[in-house]
Amino acid sequence: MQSVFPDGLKTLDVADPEVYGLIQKEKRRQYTGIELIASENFTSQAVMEALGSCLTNKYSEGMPGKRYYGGNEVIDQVENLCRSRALAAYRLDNAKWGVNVQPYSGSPANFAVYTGLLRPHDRVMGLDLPSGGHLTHGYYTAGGKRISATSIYFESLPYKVNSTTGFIDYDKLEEKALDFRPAMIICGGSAYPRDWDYARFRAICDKVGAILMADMAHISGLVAAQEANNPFEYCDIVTSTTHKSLRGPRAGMVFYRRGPRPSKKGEPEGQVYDYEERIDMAVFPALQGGPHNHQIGALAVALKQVNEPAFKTYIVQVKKNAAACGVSLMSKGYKLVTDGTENHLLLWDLRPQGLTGNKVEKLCDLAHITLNKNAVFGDASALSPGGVRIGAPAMTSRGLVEPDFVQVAEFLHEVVQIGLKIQAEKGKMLKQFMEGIEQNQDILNLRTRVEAFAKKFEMPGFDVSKLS
Ligand code: DSN
Repeated sequence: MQSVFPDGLKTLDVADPEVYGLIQKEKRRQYTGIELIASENFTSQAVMEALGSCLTNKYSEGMPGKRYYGGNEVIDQVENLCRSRALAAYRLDNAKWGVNVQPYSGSPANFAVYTGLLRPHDRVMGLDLPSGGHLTHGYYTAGGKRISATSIYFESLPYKVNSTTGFIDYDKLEEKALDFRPAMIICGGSAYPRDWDYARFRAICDKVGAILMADMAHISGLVAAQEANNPFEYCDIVTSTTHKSLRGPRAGMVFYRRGPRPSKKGEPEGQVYDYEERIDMAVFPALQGGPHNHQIGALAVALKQVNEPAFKTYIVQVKKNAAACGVSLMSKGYKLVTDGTENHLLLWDLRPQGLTGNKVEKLCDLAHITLNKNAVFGDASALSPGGVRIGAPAMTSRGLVEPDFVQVAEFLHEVVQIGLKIQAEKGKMLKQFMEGIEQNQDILNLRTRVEAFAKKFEMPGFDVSKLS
């Protein structure tokens, strides 16, 4: 009998050689290069197996036990397991904290919080993008253009880093908050190499009556491993992505306080937090449809790994590697924002060298080192940022230790030296700089050495011996 779905049981290589071939190519690219994007990581084979499982077939709007579709008896177990592992990862008592694991990723998680807890046009404050903050914390351009939904639907005012030290200027933040009276203050960022003073944020929020939300996306692995300050001690809400230092699938989580809360002035005793219902309702039905159950299943797998002692060892190494890379770059005379790091990333200020982040990112790409250009506080143009961001999580998952990251710093130094040579020959204009760059022998030579170096290390997630 002829099948009604002839491709239904074919493997990808047979069913779609074109997409299969592209995935093979991407596997090779990941395996043979040095991956330094601070927000990326290499997740495990088990996580990928769950991601590619039948969980993707199921609709399950609503919460476990209260769904709008039948057939969710297994999905409920998956989601409940994921939620309990998420609480365990951060040592949270479920009488005091709850978690929603349905957000598709970090941006939807953040917007769900704003949707659930704020009214349209309420005021929010977040770290400015050029200071290392994230778009979803309310960014608008220097010209006043609102380019984030957070700045479109809410009134946002950024706080910034001190232009000399690169550290968050808490005094200015407090001064601004006292004038602006925000309904919410957001801490957390995408390119901030230092830890967060949550106690100070709490004190400021209490003075102005604001909710304190931490977006710990970048550092969620460090927080789980108790290798960073604990936002749960002081914040009302904590959001996160799950694929960065946490090393899971791409997804999002919102943690919220539940149970008794302190009474505000004039309120009777016995108040309780109402975040749970507001956040659950914001995720669905306000913003999302069916949860991505394959992501939730995969997140449960990743959180099991996070709850093992090996994860602590991994995160300790991430921090050591970032520090070793930073010390090595600074020993060569380079400038890092805040003169170092205490987490998983470095922000390298290239302005003293007269090279832009765009040029260094491009040269690194050609040398098969992947990182991203990044604004550095005080940049004249957002289109031509003055730095690059470097992260240690992904290569630490491949087994690199401190001397290996010193070697990575050597490669990066070489890239910059090549860039300066090209710039001296061709001038500063990007167009001229880029002309013929693909054939540059110094870069090609470096690429060969980078690839030989990268291939020495194990590759989590897939079997490199099967690469065609
Ligand atoms: N795109 C992520 C990062 O690179 O930091 C944040 O969303």
